[in-house]
Amino acid sequence: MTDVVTYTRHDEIAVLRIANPPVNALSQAVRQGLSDAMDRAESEDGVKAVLIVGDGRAFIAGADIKEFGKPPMEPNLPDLCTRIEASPLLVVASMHGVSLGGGLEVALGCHYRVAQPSARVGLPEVHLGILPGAGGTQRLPRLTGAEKAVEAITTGRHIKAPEALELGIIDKIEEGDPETVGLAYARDLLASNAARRPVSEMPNPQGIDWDATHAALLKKGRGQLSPATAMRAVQAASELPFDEGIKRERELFMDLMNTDQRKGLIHAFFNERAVSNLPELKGVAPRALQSIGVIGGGTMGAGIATACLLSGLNVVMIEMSDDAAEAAKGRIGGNLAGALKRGKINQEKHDNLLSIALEVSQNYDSLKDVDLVIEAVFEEMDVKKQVFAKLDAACKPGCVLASNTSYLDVNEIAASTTRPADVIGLHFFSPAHVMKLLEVVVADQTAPDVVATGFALGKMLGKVAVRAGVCDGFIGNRILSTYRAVAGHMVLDGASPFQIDDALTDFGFAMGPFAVADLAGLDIGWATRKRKAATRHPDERVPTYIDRLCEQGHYGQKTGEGYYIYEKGKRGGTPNPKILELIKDEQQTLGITPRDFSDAEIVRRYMCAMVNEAAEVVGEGIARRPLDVDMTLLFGYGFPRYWGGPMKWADIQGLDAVLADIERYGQEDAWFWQPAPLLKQLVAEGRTFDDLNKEAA
Ligand code: TC6
Repeated sequence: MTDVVTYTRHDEIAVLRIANPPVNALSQAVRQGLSDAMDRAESEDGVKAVLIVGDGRAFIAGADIKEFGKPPMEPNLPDLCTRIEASPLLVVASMHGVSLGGGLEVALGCHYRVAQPSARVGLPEVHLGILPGAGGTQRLPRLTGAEKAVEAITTGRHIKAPEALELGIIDKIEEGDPETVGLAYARDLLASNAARRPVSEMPNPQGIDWDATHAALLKKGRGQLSPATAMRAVQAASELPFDEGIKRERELFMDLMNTDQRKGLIHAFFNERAVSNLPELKGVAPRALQSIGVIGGGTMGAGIATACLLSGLNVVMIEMSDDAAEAAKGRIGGNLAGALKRGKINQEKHDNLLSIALEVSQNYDSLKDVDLVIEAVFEEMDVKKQVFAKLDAACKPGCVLASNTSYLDVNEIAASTTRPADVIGLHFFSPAHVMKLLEVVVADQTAPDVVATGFALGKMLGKVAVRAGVCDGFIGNRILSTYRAVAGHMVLDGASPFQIDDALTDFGFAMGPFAVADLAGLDIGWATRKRKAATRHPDERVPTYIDRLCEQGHYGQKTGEGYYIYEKGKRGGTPNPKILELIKDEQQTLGITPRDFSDAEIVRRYMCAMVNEAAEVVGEGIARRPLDVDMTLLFGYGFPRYWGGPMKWADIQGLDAVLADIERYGQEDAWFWQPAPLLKQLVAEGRTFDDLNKEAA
């Protein structure tokens, strides 16, 4: 028997304790240990029941995800669950912390389940691109009915113990040490002569409208296969005898295991965690954080203040006038009301946050005690410098001075203070209390403990923090401007903005670039184009048709008309026919004969532009690792999680094929399509972006 599973006897009950920190994942050693321990319990005289418990913070968090993609090792998990269920002994699971994926499936293989009141259970496999492949799709619906099982399996949500009891997933809730609780329950069951109760022997659940549900799941998942496929496995539970259902589950599981989506989602799972593990920060303690200053109470500042308040930090907000202060309070109040409505906070907490934890002041002296201050004022260097001069004078020594700039040079901002080592960029994404991404922008002189403090704040706020170096737009906005540009080129050459948006949402993006432009406001891009016109390279292709619409006062969603026309009260818009006329005029002026684009070509060009710029960003050290780019795009730019990020996408396509396409496109526009040196180097060396991630780990 392995030491990750220990076996002890308590009279008639054998206790199998899993101790595989941090979360008791079902590695080969654990599976073998459980199987051996079951054999031993069945072979020893006097054992009537088996109790399975987990050590540490969880019962079992699931299969060991690190083993995915490697050759399978016996015993496999489905067989283990079947083996546990088939035992002639009475088998009980006592669950605490989380029981997820294979962890819940082991519990469903037991005959009875007791859980702590704080326990959570779930089958979150779809988020890893697979389905519950150890009997979960067959056993859960036999307990809950098909509809509830489909909901639980296709959302992968964590279900709290009281709801799990109501759904029939667990049999009892009892507070106390899990082993003590489990032993008492097993003794009660033995005393009452309770029968073994294999879930597989329960009746098939009644069917639902499978085809309609399947179509709805595909639509909702924007191309993600695992939820809809998992539903088909539940259908099998309803329509087939258990053994055949298990076989069908296995086939569907293996189909998903072989998909690129599974690779992408597992890449996202591990790198979401790895992204904040920076070798340079090992052993560097962050500065203490209790109170945060926020300069400017517009949408961004109010969002940042809301995020800080919801995370238990005190906030001092600086605004310039009574009216602006009132408006800022109103915005924060609105955000907190939303949190109250969604049940994230209760009324008392809501009131305390507004009346005690938040101070809105017009006087920079109010910042004298804050530990970190985030400037979120107008995006103009002179304005930022004036603010930083005031912060330099008002804040205590050691206070971290952060700018929320999304493009400007943080080195220049830092140089305008007497303490550049304390200055950093903290680039939030709007709405800042909702969006998960935080770019931690490290300037030349930023002190390591200030960087560590940026990451510590990100963690406190529940954000995915990514280290970025200083350049125009840092990681995310710099790459965005390149793939946005190629969308513009394709419009000039004949693809309509609507076809491009549709092709990219079909690829899995939350929104296409033109719908995003309408949301952000067309006036923003218009102003940038005007600003950059004088310094633009003569070979740069910049469409101007949309400027005609701006000249008429149409700026997208906020004015009701942009690429799309927006009707009040309706979500989304309908294509604006004027746009096609304006494009035609520009094509005629430029002498372009429009051509057809397939959706596949649109996606390929867009992705190649993204990957090429991302390779520049990594090559220049603006992003330290390809995974930093992937997490930036996933958490800040609506990139489909099931592709893992643009670098993972490129690895999956083959970097040589991506480079070949970039070189081919370069024959049409050599200025735009210049292959990134890093991409060429990796292709020449036969390496991948993921190789770089591994080398940096
Ligand atoms: C499955 O079961 C399929 C079955 C069918 C088979 C036929 N494996 O998130 P944290 C690591 S699929 C390996 O920071 P938290 C994690 O990488 C699985 N490692 O902590 C991290 O390592 P690091 C279905 C795992 O308290 C450390 O544990 N299950 C696994 O915020 C701590 O994790 C899931 O999808 C794993 N299964 O959250 C559950 N789980 O310290 C996935 C975690 O080296 N896991 N690790 O970075 C979670 O949702 C969360 O990790 C949590 C704990 C809620 C368990």
